[in-house]
Amino acid sequence: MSTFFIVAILVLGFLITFQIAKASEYVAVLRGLEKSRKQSNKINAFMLLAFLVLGLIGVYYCNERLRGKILGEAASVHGEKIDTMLYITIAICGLVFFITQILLFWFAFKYQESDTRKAFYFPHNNKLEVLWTVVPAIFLTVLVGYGLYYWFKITGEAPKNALQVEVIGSQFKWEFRYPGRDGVFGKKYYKEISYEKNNPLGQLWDDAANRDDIITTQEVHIVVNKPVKFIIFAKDVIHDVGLVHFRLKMDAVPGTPTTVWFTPKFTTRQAQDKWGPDFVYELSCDQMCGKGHYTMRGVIIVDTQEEFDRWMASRKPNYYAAFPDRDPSKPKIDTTRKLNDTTKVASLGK
Ligand SMILES: [Cu+2]
Repeated sequence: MSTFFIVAILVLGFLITFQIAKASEYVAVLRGLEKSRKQSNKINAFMLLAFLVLGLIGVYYCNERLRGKILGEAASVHGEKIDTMLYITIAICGLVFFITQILLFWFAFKYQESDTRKAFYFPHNNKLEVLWTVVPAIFLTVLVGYGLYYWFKITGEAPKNALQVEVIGSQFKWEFRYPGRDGVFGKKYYKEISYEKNNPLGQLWDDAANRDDIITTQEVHIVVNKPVKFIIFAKDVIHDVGLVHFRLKMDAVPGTPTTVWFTPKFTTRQAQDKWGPDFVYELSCDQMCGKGHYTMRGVIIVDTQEEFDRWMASRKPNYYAAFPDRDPSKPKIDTTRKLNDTTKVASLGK
């Protein structure tokens, strides 16, 4: 229904503009073209000035409305630098924006057509051209250089003590793998992927390094103040690991692993004290990856080292999900006995 109204309003708007244009054409013929042109010039000049004032009020209003709704403090060490970079960029661009826009609209108003004034013919000035090319070029080079420096840092080699986690995106969920006690990820092969066989990542069981690898879905735990390296994969289409609170974003590409690393600054609990009890660190898919894209939301839990160790100890390697009979912690199930028991219960019920 609302779509219908929007279309109807657009059509009406178009018709009205068309009719006004036609009517003003007739008026022009009646009044004489010259007079009418001068009048519309005046109206245009005034409207440009009004546009400037309303536009600036709009900018101020938007800023006031969105105050406090923009992401809070960065939750990773390098995130502070990204924020500083952003503020510097906004400050420079903001200053240029205000100066150029005010001049643009003010000049259009101030120097509108006048019978008492003749336009000064000013076709070219090399000095000016050089100035307005070189000055922005210097600023942009500094900004881009600053950005590249951090980009190479984030995507570059992670510190040796970094916690390693694989992040695997697929339509429409996130899966995570820890290398387990040996610190080595076992080999995997996409043709081995099978949810029926409890092998969601296609781990090759011949590789002993796979037997202690731990898999989680939709939720990943990391440690505060400890660098973490994400090794990112995709099973089907391109996804994107979007970590707004840590100021990171990296594509998950089928067939080409990508990496990022960062150091979280606050545990989830500290973040909840800061930003409210419902706060969670979110891993959102930042690439349109299909009709369930919007559901592709993972949660990152930042623990203290002790909490993390406790959590890790409670997890079982995926090897035992694939081969439950090899799980040493599980008692062997005696199927014959169970059958006898149920017969007993059944006969008691009669
Ligand atoms: Cu996705």
